[in-house]
Amino acid sequence: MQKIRNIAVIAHVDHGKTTLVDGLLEQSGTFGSHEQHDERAMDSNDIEKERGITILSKNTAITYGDHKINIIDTPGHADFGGEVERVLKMVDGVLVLVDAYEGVMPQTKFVVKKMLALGKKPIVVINKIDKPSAEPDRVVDEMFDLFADMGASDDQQDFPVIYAAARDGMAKLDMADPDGDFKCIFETILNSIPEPEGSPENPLQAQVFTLDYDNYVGKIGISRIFNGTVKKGDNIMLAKADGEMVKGKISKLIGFHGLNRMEIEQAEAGDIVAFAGMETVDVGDTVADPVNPVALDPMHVEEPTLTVVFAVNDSPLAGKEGKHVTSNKLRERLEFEMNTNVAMKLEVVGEGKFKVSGRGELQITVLAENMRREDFEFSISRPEVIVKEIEGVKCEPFEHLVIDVPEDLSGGVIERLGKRKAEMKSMLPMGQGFQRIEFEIPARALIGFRGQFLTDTKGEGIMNHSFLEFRPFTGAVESRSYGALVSMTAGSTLAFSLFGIQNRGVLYIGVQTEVYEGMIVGEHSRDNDLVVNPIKGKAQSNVRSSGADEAIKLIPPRDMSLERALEWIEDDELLEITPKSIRIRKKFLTEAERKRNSRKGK
Ligand SMILES: Nc1nc2c(ncn2[C@@H]2O[C@H](COP(=O)(O)OP(=O)(O)OP(=O)(O)O)[C@@H](O)[C@H]2O)c(=O)[nH]1
Ligand SMILES: [Mg+2]
Repeated sequence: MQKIRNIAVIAHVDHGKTTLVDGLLEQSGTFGSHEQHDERAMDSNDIEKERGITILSKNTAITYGDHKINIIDTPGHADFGGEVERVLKMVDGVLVLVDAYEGVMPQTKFVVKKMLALGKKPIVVINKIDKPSAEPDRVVDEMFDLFADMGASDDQQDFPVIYAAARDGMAKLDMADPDGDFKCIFETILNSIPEPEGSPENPLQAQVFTLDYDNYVGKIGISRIFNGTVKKGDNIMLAKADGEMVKGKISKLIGFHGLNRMEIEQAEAGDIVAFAGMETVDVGDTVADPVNPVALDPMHVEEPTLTVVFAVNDSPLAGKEGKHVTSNKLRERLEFEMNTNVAMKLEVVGEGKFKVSGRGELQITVLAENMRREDFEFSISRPEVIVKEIEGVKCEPFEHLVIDVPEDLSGGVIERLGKRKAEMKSMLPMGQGFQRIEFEIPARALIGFRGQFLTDTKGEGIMNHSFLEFRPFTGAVESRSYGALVSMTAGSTLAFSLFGIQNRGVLYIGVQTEVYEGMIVGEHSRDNDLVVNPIKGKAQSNVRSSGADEAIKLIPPRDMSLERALEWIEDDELLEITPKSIRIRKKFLTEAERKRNSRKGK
């Protein structure tokens, strides 16, 4: 039987997981010496590359001596926390990374808690020790306390520590040691992560933890084999979460090595491989022996906490920039997403209206961004948190929020958060004039908070949050304090009129931009909406006053990214998303309609 170790790399966002995996691939000799690869090679899809974050967990395998080490790189952003939880079931140990300056952050807590509860064996990697501000000793203490607080077993609490600068391929077991390479990481993995249990002689039991799709072979289930041996062409039984048994056949067996996938003939207990040939496969399904099928425990997938409505684009500019605009197309695409993305849910809520639920705004933004790249046009509504009844009590999701802010600005931020029903839990000096403050806050109150926070901290604040739990509903929270500047007419914007409007707030669009009645062109500096005319030219006169046009100095419009716009909009507003544009609009385009509806609302 092959000697195997299965590990996951887990951490808060940006603490260096994918960079560390680069180093593990590199230094195990898994990349050929002449093989070209990008930095953070495992972040393989476009959005991951552009944003420099991991969105989907991905697995790879390296060979170290006579061992195969299967490694799963996981996303650190809280919205993708559900991925991490599933992945943890598939491995026997973890590398928990933590930034040597930032220390324990919300998602560190989240992943450590899950890992400990599942009884996994941890190795703590204090990463980025090259940072001038690094305080590795403090961070080791923080990790020790965190493990103790979260109920680590004695064995887990006795974790090995590795100090690393993953980006430089450097690691060592003691800060006092001279800089070394990743050999100590490989050795620690072999020595302290247990071998996989199970036997190749037992009846087959493999559990699917991620789905993939290939145009040629269809749905692919990436799975950990817990027992037995599987060969290409084998007949198997697929044991579904609901107890149903579906006969199937392994049409292809796929193995992992470095960045490559290759067809293999056989795999056995302990390994992580991919199967093709089962169209009905879902995450959590057991691939089992056809004669003696025994299902593994179903997988717990965290409930979504946030919903938005995707709808057919019905703006006056609809259909001009995208190819796929109909309700059917939209529905097909969203259903396809749900097929592979277990963390999201879909519900049809009306003609051409689809409620999509997920774990956070970033997750929803990534889906929307992928869709616009595939030439879709659609609208999305303001995110709403999912409220549910638990034992007769109306409950809503709460988040653990950590902010790092300049000391002199912290008062204002605390006051703002108070209005949003945040409860302060701790406050610590972080050096360099910064304070770290922790809160517990309804997820609802965080929608739209980031923009405000950046303004309040002059762009210097850092905020991080992750899901805590559902708690009793807290009542109204403060929302956007500014109104919208709404266009009263359709046409192309002119500098002359924008010049007049920019004194009333902040513009979101520049000159020669197509607008329509009810489209939002900026943020009003007051709390009410203001209807404006952005296409009005200068009054015609025969006398040309030379040089007057140059006097029009426009402030560059605020760039509204998809996330920023999604956070900004209110209930009576929508985002119109096309491959070329992101427009913000009122749900009701004419002022008369808006008035009628606001009266109805009251
Ligand atoms: N100074 C320093 N920077 C590092 C080190 N390791 C990684 N980084 C940088 O940290 C940033 C984030 O690295 P990633 O490897 O993408 O982090 P990650 O944990 O995979 O991030 P997510 O997958 O989005 O959670 C990148 O800019 C890296 O270059 C290190 O040892 N020292
Ligand atoms: Mg990553």
